Amino acid sequence: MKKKVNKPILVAGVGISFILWFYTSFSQQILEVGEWGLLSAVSLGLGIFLWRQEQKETTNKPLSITRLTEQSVRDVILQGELILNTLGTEKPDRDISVFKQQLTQLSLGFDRQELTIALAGDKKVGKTTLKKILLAQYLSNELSFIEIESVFKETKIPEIKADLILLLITGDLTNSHWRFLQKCNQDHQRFILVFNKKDQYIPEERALILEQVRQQLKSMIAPSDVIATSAAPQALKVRQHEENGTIREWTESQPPDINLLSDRLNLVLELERKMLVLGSLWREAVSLKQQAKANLDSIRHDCALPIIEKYQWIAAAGAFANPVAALDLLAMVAISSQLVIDLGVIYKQKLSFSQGKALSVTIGKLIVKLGLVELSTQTIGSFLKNNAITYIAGGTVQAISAAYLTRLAGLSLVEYFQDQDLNLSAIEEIDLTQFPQKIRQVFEKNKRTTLVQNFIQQALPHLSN
Ligand SMILES: Nc1nc2c(ncn2[C@@H]2O[C@H](COP(=O)(O)OP(=O)(O)O)[C@@H](O)[C@H]2O)c(=O)[nH]1
Ligand SMILES: [Mg+2]
Repeated sequence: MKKKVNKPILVAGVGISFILWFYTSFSQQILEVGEWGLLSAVSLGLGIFLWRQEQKETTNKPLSITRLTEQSVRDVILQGELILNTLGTEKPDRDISVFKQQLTQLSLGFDRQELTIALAGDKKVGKTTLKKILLAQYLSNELSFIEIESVFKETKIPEIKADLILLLITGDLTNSHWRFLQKCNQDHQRFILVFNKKDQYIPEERALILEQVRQQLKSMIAPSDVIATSAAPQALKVRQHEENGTIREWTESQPPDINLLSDRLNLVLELERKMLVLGSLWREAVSLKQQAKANLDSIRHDCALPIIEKYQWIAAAGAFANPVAALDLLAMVAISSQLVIDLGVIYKQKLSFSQGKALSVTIGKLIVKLGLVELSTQTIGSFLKNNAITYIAGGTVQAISAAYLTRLAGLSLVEYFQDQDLNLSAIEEIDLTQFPQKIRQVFEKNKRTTLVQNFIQQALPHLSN
């Protein structure tokens, strides 16, 4: 099987030339600012480049209104099983029986009849009140209702175990509601928007809010899924003028007005029952698959680290012995093809030597283009100088830089391989478009002063003999 190695540099061209421009125009000033100034400049360049990529992605991406099929859910379950089996082979002593059982359980859930409906929303919007009414209306043991309070205050949106969500609002849709609903939409989580306490508005205002919310949500749900209710309308004050001239006043409580919601609910339960269950199964399957994958990733990561370390010290020794190493050479040393191939073995990405070499050259060029060679050399150089480490033999800076870059490249490769499909037969070519982003992530994680300092401390003993 032949694999084609794509060069990502062309794809990322615009962003990289921007960084290079930024770097060459400002490096003079930045160098005077100090070692971390340059670091921030490159981060900024990378940041802008990736931010622009992300912007493009979110605006182009259509909202996922595509419907789930039973097959697509079964596919996720199968992928989960594949990961579990791989896990079982690579780490036989890990107990995966609970995982397996949960996945098997999912496969039995396609015909589930019981449904859970969650009432979500901020405090005091009428969740408990509405729940009581619905409970009385749907006296079936096939339906259960749960209440979810204030899920929108938290930064991370919690998983809600429900087949259908009724999101209650009492006015305009806020940003956090919007984020929550987008997440629902991505997760195939069906929801209905309930505009409760409609009695608090005059009819014109009410119509305006409804219209606006329908407009905002039109890419996700039908207009008829945005419904105004009054779960507990305010009591009306009645005033009567008696014939004898006195005025009698009393309050009259109003019955709940949720008929439109009940009608919609009945229809959804009748027509979409299967889809509601599929949505829940899909979310559970994805979650299980991700847990299994995280397990596998951490096992492989543990195997990958010693290999990266081995090559980083080999790279250091090479650069130390060859202190005149040019930037190009540094980058080459930094990502030996053998490291690429060895890591590929751990991640079951079988690469021939020439493929490994091509990949390592590509990564090397990318590291150079991103300015990471100059960056690490300068950072490490000034650290050694500022800390009066006197035995700076000619190649010390290059050696530590080579080791540092090797580590960066190795860790980026690990992240990259982790994202690849487990199903080997499906891989036709190596797509490196995501690679610049991986390097950035790893770089961001490893650029902190203390981490670099620790690294230098670790590296020095390797150079003393
Ligand atoms: N005016 C008006 N008040 C309502 C309506 N629904 C609920 N309420 C009142 O809002 C308050 C909070 O209701 P509750 O159900 O406890 O809200 P929760 O915190 O979301 O569970 C209570 O005093 C309810 O009587 C409504 O449709 N109109
Ligand atoms: Mg409540």
